Amino acid sequence: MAGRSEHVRVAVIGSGFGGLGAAVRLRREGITDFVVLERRDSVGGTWRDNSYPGCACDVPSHLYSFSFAPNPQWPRTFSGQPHIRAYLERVADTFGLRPHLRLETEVRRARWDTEAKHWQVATSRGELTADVLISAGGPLSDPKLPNVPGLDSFPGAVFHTSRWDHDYDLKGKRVAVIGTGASAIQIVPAIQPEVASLTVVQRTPPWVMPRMDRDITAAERWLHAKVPATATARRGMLWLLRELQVGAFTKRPALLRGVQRIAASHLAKSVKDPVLRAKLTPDYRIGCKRILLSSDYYPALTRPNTEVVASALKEVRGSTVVMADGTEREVDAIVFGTGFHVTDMPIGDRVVGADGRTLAEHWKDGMAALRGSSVDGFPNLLFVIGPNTGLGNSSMILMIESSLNYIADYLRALDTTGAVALDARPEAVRSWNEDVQRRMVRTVWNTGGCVSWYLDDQGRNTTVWPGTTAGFRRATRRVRLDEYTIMTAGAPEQRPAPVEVAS
Ligand code: N01
Repeated sequence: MAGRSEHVRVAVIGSGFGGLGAAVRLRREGITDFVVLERRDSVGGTWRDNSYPGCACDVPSHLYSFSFAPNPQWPRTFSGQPHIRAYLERVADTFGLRPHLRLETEVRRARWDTEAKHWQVATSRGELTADVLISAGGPLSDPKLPNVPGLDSFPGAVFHTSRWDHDYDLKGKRVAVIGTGASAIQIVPAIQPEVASLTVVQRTPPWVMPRMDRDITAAERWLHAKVPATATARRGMLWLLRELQVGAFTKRPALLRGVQRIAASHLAKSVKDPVLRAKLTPDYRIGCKRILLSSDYYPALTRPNTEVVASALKEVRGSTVVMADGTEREVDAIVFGTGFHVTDMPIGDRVVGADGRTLAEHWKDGMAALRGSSVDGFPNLLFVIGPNTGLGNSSMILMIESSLNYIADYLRALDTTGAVALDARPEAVRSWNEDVQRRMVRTVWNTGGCVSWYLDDQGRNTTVWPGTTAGFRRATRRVRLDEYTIMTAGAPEQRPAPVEVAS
């Protein structure tokens, strides 16, 4: 429990891949004076929250895991949620993180104290202060529900994919699944065989590629355990394959045509009915939205108890869902697979910077952070998975580990300079962000003809990294002190001469 007088060197918010990774890294840097603040009662972040039927990762497990915690025992090429969650629990044990965890401790407010030059953190269990605050809450943590009139008076069950109600039995029920993103397309084939009827409410069809999933054989697992270099080589191959694809997403989207043909043929092979196939055919370039992987989604949609309504959910009238095209269906349960608050991170309303404004106010024209990590006016606040650090085609764990390198170097920089804090210079943040946005212009995410959650409400892509993971690794290897104002205890701030190149 956080006591009123407690002070720590570092407070980490969140205990998913980002927060646990930060905790491991802090210990490896010799820092033990830190806490991990977690609002729920266990670790795991998005892999704890998302326990819906069929939940699995669409990045191969040997790449979607920490480089410092290889798991030779991954059971499948794309492991399911229970295995990933168990992996994170093991990481917490193996690396001695439990003593640092403050479970059921929600951060309500974090305010930079300009006098004391540290963070004042108010949690649901009391207050603490910290020299450095690491925000590792992640972009996929707060569910987003569309504002649908009448939903409050719906008499049946309503839940979001990341808040699955395991006490509610869907068997024999009439169910509407709203949305056709990565979550929904895993749920649909998992629940279709047991429900009485399934209405899939599709505002925009996704591109879906076949999923090459299989058991990892006992022989492979034995080999990875006995000869760890084989697991490293496997990871390396998975990484390289994805690095080689990046140019097509970021610079030459026309190269994705071949991939689009594979997805179109996957659809054609799976769905014979031309009317249904037309409904399921996207009218934008593949890659613009996240490419989905599934070999059982399309077959589920062809089953007699399943129907695709190609329209947005507009209203709920009693127990009837009403779509924008006028279609009405009476249902017993509504499952919202409508995504998360990504470009409007809820933590933004809770973090208050040096000038008394919240991060959300500071970011009212769009999120931006120097090297995805720090924000001007918010000294000693560091992000894991900050703005423009998301990926369209590879493992987020690679990006998380790069940000952790940056954080480790930041903490070293505080020690070596004797500074109490570093504050990103506005011109450095601007320069970095202009470079990111310039590189974004040609990407498939901006030019592919779709609206996705990568874009904020002004149409700016503030979520995805427009380059390779190796490029981000290089950009976050070292903290450049000329990009910061150095704050020392009691002394006036030191401003080094400006520099131009940000990346
Ligand atoms: O959410 P989404 P998600 N009526 O935002 C639709 C990660 N993830 O939870 O496309 C009808 O992608 C909306 O329609 P449109 C992954 O990064 C990873 O599925 O905006 N529909 C869309 O179809 C993923 O990208 C794994 O027109 C409405 C859907 O809701 C991210 O999480 C697995 C609507 C939202 O899709 C989010 O995925 C699962 C309305 N009124 C998730 N409002 C892995 O395997 C919204 N929609 C790693």
